[in-house]
Amino acid sequence: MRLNSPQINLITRACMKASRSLIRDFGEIENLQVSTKGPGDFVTSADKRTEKIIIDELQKAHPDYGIVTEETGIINKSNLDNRWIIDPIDGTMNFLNGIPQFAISIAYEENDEVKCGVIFNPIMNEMFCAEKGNGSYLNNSRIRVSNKKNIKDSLIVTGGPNGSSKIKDKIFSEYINVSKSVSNIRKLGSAALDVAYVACGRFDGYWQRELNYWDIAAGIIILKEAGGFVEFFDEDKNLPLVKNILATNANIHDELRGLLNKKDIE
Ligand code: 2AM
Ligand code: CA
Repeated sequence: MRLNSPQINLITRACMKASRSLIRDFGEIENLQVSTKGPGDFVTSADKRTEKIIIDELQKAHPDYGIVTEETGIINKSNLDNRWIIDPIDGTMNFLNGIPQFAISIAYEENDEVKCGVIFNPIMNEMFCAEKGNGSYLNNSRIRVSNKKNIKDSLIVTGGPNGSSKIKDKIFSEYINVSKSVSNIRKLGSAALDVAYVACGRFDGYWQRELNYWDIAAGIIILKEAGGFVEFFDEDKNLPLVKNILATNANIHDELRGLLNKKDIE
């Protein structure tokens, strides 16, 4: 692999270290599913454990860097020049149910721009990573988005609505609109892996509303460096960490956006 900035080395190392305990925890889930207490609390502690390993590793190298994480929140808030964005388990619901579609996601930002990122599914042993200007990789192989040109031939992935969503009807009507124009739609339950799968050409496009920034920060650079196009839409300036994302192979971007912006769903 030809990615060699200090930051990518650090995040891949932190990711590998955290994944060892995450794999062990995933192995415990089956036992817990049949216990009366259920695995809910266990997953929360697996999330926290994984996140702590990552934060400790990153802070050893750069105690002053800003950090935004799912479990701990914001650390070193004033440092916006150098910032790590961490999601210790993306696809928590899959993890909780013993489904091996989840990932650790870590991104590094400078002045609000993602410079490198890693998304690792430790069960499939698939590591997606990218660095600005140096391409995107799946394990040791360079990846690129698909070259599908027609939306009607496209396989699209989406997620949501979340259980607590107040815009479920809007999201379902978008789903209906899109499904009428594409080959098929999938819903796999990990936003980070959904974006990574567009980057390596398994899917042609992805959209999802009401995500958190840590779900997709690493995906941004992995997709861009693979030749894809990523856009945030309907942004709420008061909620900078909440994102609606449209991510595609670039060819079908405008057409897919058109399907989401139809007047009858606004
Ligand atoms: P999580 O697994 O870290 O919670 C599922 O469609 C995707 O949406 C996952 O990546 C999930 O991240 C993310 N997501 C973000 N906010 C969510 C919420 N409130 N409820 C469920 N999934 C959410
Ligand atoms: Ca997440």
